[in-house]
Amino acid sequence: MHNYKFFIFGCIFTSLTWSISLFMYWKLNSKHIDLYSQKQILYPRSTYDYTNKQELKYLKSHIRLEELGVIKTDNDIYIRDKGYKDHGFNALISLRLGDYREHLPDTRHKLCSYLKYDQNLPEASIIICFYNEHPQALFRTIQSVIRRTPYNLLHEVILIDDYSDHNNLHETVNSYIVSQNLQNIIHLKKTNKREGLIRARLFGAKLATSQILIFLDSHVEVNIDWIQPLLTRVRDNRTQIIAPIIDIIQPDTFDYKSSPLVRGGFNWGLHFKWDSLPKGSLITDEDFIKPIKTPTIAGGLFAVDREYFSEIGEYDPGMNIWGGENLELSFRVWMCGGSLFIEPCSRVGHVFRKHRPYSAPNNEDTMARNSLRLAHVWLDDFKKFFISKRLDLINIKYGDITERKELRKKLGCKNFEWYLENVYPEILLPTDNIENVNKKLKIVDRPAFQPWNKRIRNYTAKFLINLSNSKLCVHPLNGYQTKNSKLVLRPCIQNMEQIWYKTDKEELVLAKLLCLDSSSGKPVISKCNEIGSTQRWKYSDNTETALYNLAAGTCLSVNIKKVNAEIVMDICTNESSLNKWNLIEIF
Ligand code: UD2
Ligand code: MN
Repeated sequence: MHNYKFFIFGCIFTSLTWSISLFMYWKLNSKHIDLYSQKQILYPRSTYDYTNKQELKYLKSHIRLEELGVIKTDNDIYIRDKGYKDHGFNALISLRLGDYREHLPDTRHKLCSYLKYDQNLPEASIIICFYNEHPQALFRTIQSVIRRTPYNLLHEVILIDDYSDHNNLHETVNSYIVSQNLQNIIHLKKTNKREGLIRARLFGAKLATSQILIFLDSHVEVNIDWIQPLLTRVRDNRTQIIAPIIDIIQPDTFDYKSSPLVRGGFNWGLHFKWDSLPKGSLITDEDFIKPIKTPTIAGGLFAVDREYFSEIGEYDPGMNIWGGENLELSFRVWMCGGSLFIEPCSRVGHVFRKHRPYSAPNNEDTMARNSLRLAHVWLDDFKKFFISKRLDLINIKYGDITERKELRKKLGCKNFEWYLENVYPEILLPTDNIENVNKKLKIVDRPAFQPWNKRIRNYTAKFLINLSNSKLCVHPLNGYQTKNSKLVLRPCIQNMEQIWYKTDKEELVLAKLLCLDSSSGKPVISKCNEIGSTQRWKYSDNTETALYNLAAGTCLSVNIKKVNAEIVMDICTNESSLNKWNLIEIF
C-alpha cells in the first residue's frame, strides 16, 4: 500500500516536471510568435466561395503541393497547356491552389522575426497593374496582400486592368472583389487602351492617395511582415526607394523558394542582372538583416514616397509596354540625389514565368525602344557602349525625349560617370585594361548568383528503366548525346544509352549528360537545368512504380509493349501496366 502511494506520487511528480519543461521549451520557441501576435490586427479571413466545389474537395484531400499537378482528365491537360501558352506557367496548379495559400515558408533570416516595428507607420497604396493575368494568380496576389498586411497600414489596393482582352477577365475580377466584399479597399480601374505596364502604373499612381506607394506585379504572394520594413525605411528617408527580396515561385509547380541576398546591376546591353554583394558584406548575423545598397532594382516590386515619386519624375511616359523602365528609374534616382536599397526582411514571392506570354501591339520591340530612350537621356558618352553592342537598333524610332532631358536639367542631376564611379564601381567597361578588370573583379564575390547557375550534380543511384513484365528499357532514339532525342523501348542493355543517374534534385540523367524532360509534351532528353520541374521525377518504389513528372502532372508510359514503341506522357492510372517501371539498380 505504502509503495503504491509512492508510485502514484512519483508519477505525478514526473509528469509535472515534464509539463513544466515542455511549457518552458514551448515558451522559448514561440517567442517570435508572441511578438507577432502583439502586433497590429490583420484583415479577418473571409472564406472564398470557391466556384468549383469538386476542386475544393480535391484540394482538401490533396494538400501536398507536389500532387496539385496530377492530370486526371483531358480537360486538365487542356487547362495546363493553355496556361503555359497564355501565362507561361502551369495554370492547372495555379487554379487548384485557389485564391490564397496559407502556408508559405518564412524565408527571412531568423533575426527578422525578432524585429519590432513601429505601430504608427504611414499607410500604403498598393498599385498592381495586370494584362491578361491568370485569375487565381491575381486573386492570390490580392489575398496575400489583404491578409498579410496589418489592417492599419493598408490604405487601398489600386488594380489597373491594362485593357485585358482575355474572356471577361475584367468582369471576373470585379465580381470576385464584390463576392469578397472588398469594394472598400480595392479600386479596380481599366485603361481605355492597352498602355503597357509603365503608363498603367502611372495611371494607378495618379489615383493613389496615401503617403507611400508600393508597386507589385500581378502574380506575387507577399510573405509574413513584408510591408513593415519597406514602410519604415521610406518613412525614415523619403528619397530612398526600397525593394523587397524577390523570392522564387516556380512556374511548373508553384513551389515557393527563398532567394539569396543579392543586388541589382546591369550590362551594356542594358539588361538587368543580379550581382553578388561586395566581399565581406555578410559576416555576422546582423549583416543579413541590413538594407542592401543596390545600383539598380529589378523593377516589379518597390516602395516609394508618393510625393518623392512625383518630384523625381515618376516614369518616362514615352516608354511602351515592357522593359527598361527599371534601369531608367534606377539611374535617375541615384543621379538626382536619391538612393535604392533592398530590404532583406521583406520577402515577396514572384512567379518567374517560362516565357513572356504577351507581345506588344505591332510586335514592337519595346525593350529596344525603351532602352534607347533611357540611353539618350541618362548615359552621356557611355551610351556608345550600348549602341555599339546593338547596331541592329540604329533605325529604331524611339520618340521625342525632350521632356525627359529637361527633367534631368531641372533636377540638377549628376552625370553618368559619377553614377558609375560611386554607385557601381565594379561594372566592367569595354575599355578597361586587364589591370582594371582584375581590380574590379576583386571587389565582389564571384561568380554572381543567377537562379540557373551551374551546380555540381550529386548522383545518388543509377539504374536501367525497365517496363514491367518485359525485357524492354527506355532508350534514346537518336543516341544519348543528342539533345531533344525522343525515347523508345529497346531490349535492356547495360550501356551509356540506358543507364540513368538519379540526383538529389530528383532528376534522371542519362549517362550523366542529359536530363529526362517532359517539357515538350513528349519525354525527351535535354540539357539539365534547374528552372521549373519538367525534369523532376517522383516514384514510390524500385519495382512496378509509376514515374510521375511534377510539371506535367502525368506519368512516363507507352501505348504498346514492343521494341521501338515510343515513350509518351500519359495520365497516371493504377490499372495500366504500360506505365509501371522497374528501376533495375546497377552497382
Ligand atoms: C520585370 C519586372 C516587371 C518590370 C519588367 C521590366 C519583377 C519581378 N518584374 O519583368 O515589373 O519591371 O521587368 O519592364 O521585377 N503588364 C501590364 N501591361 C502590359 C504588360 C504587363 O499591365 O502591357 C503587367 C503584368 O501583368 C505584370 C506587370 O505589368 O503585373 C509586370 O509585367 P511582367 O510580369 O510581364 O514583367 P516581368 O516580371 O517579366
Ligand atoms: Mn512579373
